Amino acid sequence: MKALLLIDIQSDFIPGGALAVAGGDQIIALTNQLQPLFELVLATQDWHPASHKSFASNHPGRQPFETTQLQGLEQVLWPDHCIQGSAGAEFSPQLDMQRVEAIFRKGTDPEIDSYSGFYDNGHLKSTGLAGYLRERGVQQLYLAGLAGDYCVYFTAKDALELGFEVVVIEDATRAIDAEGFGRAKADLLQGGAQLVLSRDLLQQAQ
Ligand code: VGL
Ligand code: ZN
Repeated sequence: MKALLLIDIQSDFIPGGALAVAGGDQIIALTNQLQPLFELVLATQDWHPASHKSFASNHPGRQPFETTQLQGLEQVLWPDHCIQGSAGAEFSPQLDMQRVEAIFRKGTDPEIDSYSGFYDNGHLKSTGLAGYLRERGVQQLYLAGLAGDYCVYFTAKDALELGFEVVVIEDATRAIDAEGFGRAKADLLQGGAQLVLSRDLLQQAQ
């Protein structure tokens, strides 16, 4: 069985938000259109405490998009975003959420960032997503959302490692950095992921 996982389609990642991904708004109608092709639709939600160490604001003298070390890992310092309970952390109001059966929140530990929907960046703690997918009998995981070079990429990488078939819907994602996304796509293809376009899925379904 196949599932669609909507990654971090939250107001802060949409133009006008605190960590806007260019064109992020352009994937929403498309992801709404894709949902009926799937028996199971899930979502992830970036969900940080205000004290999160991935925020430049929590490192005096540091600016957003500089890098530092966190838990021994290279860490990009982000603008404050997706703070628990804030408007920016909400799913985009244009995103259809009524068919989403479960939401996996991530980034809740202030000491470590969490790009993947499965684990934090140090693979120290699981969100339970892998177990959920297995219990629901999901073998093929289709990915859409934001950002292509961060949370979509790291979710796809973990999914491959966990043994799921991974299909990234390329036009249903947008990246923070085009070059980084190019490298991410090459790495995913090498790892056995498929990249598809939404029109191919929509055509197949007719
Ligand atoms: C993301 C940077 C920081 C993402 C989340 O959803 O891709 N990127 N937090
Ligand atoms: Zn984040």
